[in-house]
Amino acid sequence: MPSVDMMKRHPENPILVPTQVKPSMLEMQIECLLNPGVFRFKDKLWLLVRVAERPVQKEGQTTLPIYNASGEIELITFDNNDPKFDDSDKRVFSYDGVDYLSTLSHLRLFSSDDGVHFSEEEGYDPILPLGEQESFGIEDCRVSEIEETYYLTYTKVSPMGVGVGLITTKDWKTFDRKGMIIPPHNKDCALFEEAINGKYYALHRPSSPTIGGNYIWIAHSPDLLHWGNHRCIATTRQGHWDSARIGAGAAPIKTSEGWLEIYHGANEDNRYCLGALLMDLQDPTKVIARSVAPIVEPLADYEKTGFFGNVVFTNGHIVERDTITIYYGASDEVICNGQLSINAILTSLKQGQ
Ligand code: MAN
Repeated sequence: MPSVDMMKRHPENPILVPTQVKPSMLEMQIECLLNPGVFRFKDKLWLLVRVAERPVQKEGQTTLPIYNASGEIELITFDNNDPKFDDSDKRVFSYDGVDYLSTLSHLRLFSSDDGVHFSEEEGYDPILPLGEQESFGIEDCRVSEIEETYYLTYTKVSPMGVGVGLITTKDWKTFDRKGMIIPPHNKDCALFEEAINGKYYALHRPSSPTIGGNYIWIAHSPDLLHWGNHRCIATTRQGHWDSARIGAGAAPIKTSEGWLEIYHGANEDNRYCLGALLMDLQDPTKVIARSVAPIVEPLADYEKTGFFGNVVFTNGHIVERDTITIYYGASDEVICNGQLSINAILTSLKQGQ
């Protein structure tokens, strides 16, 4: 399928890079900035960025940080030549069959007046991992605004598994941690920003190592805490750009044609692209259309090379009339900004592209 990349990349990309940000503590070094949640607050545009850190590495060794049971950072060191140590995936290392993340992530707030130049603001603290379900960190937070409250759905990672956590806030200074709302193995949870026929809906992504796969599911809830009636609405497609795993991006966008979701898909080579899914306005469990070709592909240099190259990954955007401005992680290292036209996406879906 020929490339139909539809995104206008911002000329100042990347707009936020690790060297612009201070590590959370002295011993740490920021390796990557990734996949921000996006929201408007106090007349500004804000990003809730995933900051991935690890200590400065010593020659011949690999040192990983984790939070221990007392909530303190503990360092685990491996000898790179140890035959039991496997670092073939830069994101997840393993030792003797046990998996560890190569970096430890927390979430950091940045604000901007123009949507391009972002900085940290005094008085808005980072959201740090908390408790045993987050000992390997917190990642990829979607921000949905529902009835004047911000709902943060994010990935909680620990040796027990990967699940979806929920935090709510109104002021970004006090946070109500609601715990794990969808248990392992699950991530990529995007909440619809309004109830449909009295029910709240969420997209989410369970993964199954054997029967089934890394597919997008939908569930509904009376209160945004308790989720039921789970159904699979999109699977991976063999031989396509989204053959290995797919997952929802940010909150679905309400259009005249249906709920539009920008999702990520990766193939067996871990090349991450973006596509679109269109769901019925009254019954979002019905998928009306899905991109055949990706609408965004890793094409720019900063999308092709970096910490983990060939990745465009988004879980945050703002919408103004026909324009979706997505904020995305490129090569799992830097944050970028790009614009897409809703009409152009809907037309491509109608034409079966
Ligand atoms: C996974 C997650 C994302 C990451 C992509 C690409 O889906 O860890 O945070 O951006 O992989 O590496």
